[in-house]
Formats: sequence, C-alpha cells, structure tokens
Amino acid sequence: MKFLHAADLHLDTPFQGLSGLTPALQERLVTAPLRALSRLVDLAVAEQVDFVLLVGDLFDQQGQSVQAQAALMTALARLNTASIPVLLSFGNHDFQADLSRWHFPANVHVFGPQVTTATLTTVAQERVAISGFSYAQRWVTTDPVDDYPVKATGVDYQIGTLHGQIGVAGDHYAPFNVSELLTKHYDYWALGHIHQRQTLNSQPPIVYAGNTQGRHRGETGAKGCLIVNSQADQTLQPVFHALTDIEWADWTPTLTSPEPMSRSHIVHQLADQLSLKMVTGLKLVTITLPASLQLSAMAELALNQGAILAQLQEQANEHWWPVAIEQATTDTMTPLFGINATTWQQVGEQVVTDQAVAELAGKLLDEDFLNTALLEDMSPTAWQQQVVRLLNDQYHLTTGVNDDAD
Ligand SMILES: [Mn+2]
Repeated sequence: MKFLHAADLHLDTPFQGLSGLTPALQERLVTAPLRALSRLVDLAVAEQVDFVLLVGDLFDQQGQSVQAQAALMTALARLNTASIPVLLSFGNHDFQADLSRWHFPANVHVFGPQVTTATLTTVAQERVAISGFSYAQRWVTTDPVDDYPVKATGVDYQIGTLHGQIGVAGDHYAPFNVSELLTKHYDYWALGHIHQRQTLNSQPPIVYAGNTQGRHRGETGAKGCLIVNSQADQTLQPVFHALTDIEWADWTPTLTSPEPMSRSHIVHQLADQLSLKMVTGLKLVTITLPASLQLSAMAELALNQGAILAQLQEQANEHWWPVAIEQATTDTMTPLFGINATTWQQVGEQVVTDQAVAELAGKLLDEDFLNTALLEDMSPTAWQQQVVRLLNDQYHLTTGVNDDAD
C-alpha cells in the first residue's frame, strides 16, 4: 500500500508582510500554493498511490477565492481521472458549517463534523479503514480522540486523520495527546494544523506533514507532502517530497571589511553573497547581521529606516528576495537596568501584545501605512524584541555605557 499525506495547503493565502515586491514576484507568490497542489497531483499520479489524504486547511479562509476553489476542483478531477481516491477534511481555517454546497468528483470522500470511518480496497486487495472529521466551526475545544473507533477487525490497515494539536480539553484546536492516539492501535496518524513537518511518534507513525508552501518568514525550509509506503513487516514509513521551490530562509552572512562598515559596502557584500549562494528556486530571505558587526552611523540609520533593505531589493534576482534585515542583539542586553534577560522576555510578552499595540496606536491605525507596518510586518515577538532593543539603546545613551568595549 502507498498513499499521499498532505495538510494545510492554504490555497488562497494572502502572503502578508512583504513590501516592495515587483508585480511579477507578487504573481509568483500568490500562485505558489496552487502550483504546489498541481505538483501534489503530479506526484500522486507518478507514484501510483492508492489514495490521497488532505487533512484540513485546504483554504486559508472560511470563504474561498474562486481561483483557489477552481484549482482544488481541477486537482481533484485529475486524481479522479487517474482513479485515485481522495479523503479530505476541513480544518480551523476553512471550517464549513454546511458541506452540502460542495460538489466534489466521485473519487472524493469528505469527512463530516462527526468522526466517521471510510473503508476502501487497494489495487493489491488490502482493506484500509480511514477515520476523520471536519471542523464545522472555527474551534473544536473537546478532545476528539474518544470518538475515533479502535482499529477494526477485518482491515489490514487503519489510519486516523486529525487536524489538531497536543493539548487539554478547552484548547481551541481539537486537543489530543499521543498516548491516547496509541490506544486506538492504528497503523498511522495523518495529522494537520502544525505547519512545521514533525514526527510525534515513529512507530506507528504519528506525523504532521507540515504545509505545502511556507506562508511567512516564520515558516522556513522545504515544504511539501509525505508519501507513505507499507513495508515488508506491515509497518508504514513516510518519506518527504518537496512540492514548492519558493522557500523562506533565515541567513546570517559573514561580513568582512574595515569597521565600522559603510552602507554601500554592506549592500554590495550582501548582494554578491546572495547571488552566489541562492542559485535554484526562489528564497525569501530574512537576513540577520552578526551582533559583532559595527556599522557606521549612516549605515545604522539606513538599516533602521529600511533603506538598506530597499536598496538590496533593487539588486535582487529571480533566485532571492530580501524580506527583512536585522542585526542580532548582543549579550550586553542581559544586565540591562540590572534585570536579567528572562525577566525582560516575560515582561515583553505580557506588555507588548497585538491588542496593547492596537490600543496604544488607536486612531493612527486608520492610516493604512501604519496599520500595515504595525499589525502585519511585526509579530508580537518582533515587537517585544524591538521594545527591548529601544530600551537598550536608551540605557546606553543615558548611562554612557559603550557597546564597543565588548
Ligand atoms: Mn493550517
């Protein structure tokens, strides 16, 4: 038996927090999840899988774009033509209160709001039972695992599909724990919801396939799906296959130059190194300058105002695009005001929340440019880091402590 496990396609993802993109690059990004889906179908057909599992968050939102819906229908129809069954569910992003409005091809089985089990027979005459459910609303706060039956007698394999995350009753995304999944004696748990591909248990595999296309700078690395193969001893073994050539990446350059470094020197070094290093696909790069790097006063100003980023974007080629440039923070922050880093971290997390920022900014958020800058480009974590950085600068200005001594 061989099947394909994918989740979190987010076909109509908006790719927020990118500035300065060329129209060609925008088009390439917006269509990236759709191309990943098309490659998923290519792979399923080439590998001659027995079935395909799509475990929630096919779309980014409850209401979908026409383009994304059309892409999904085209993909499902291609799999239908290849006689490959598809078992799909909706997740917290694309929850569906009413499944009756969907008209899928005959090869598609959609899991409803209650856990149910579908059974199919592979070409090699193996009997496979597959259990799962769809979100009918944004949150599923009860542990769903009780509703999954134990492995049926008379089937060769049973697979659970579950869009959720480890947690306790009351958490928002179908909270479960690994030990209760194991009590079902399934041969494989195909998980969705967490976008970072990961294995919660190796045998039987309890696995997040991760998403098929990274959506923002926090979702770095190769993205795709798993092809799961049965082995001679009846166990199942997943193997990752990339589906996209557009990856988000973190990169720390090695910069060599007389210090302090000038603005043009930085831009040229970064552009040269990126062009040598990034030669396939498209990397959306978040650049972290080493903490030890000393910048000229003008370079520091340009960095903080985004001018270096803009200049570097002008030199980007089809294989790389700089998303952000930051400088790593130094250890000199640790004793700031005599308070240790952990305390700063905790205070930051409590004080600098999305909501607190929104309340402070108030009517200013009606200005589009501020709204974008405040709420989309900056995650709460980034805000917290920025606040600590500003406090640190202020501390060194007022006390005359010299960073250069370190
Ligand atoms: Mn998701």
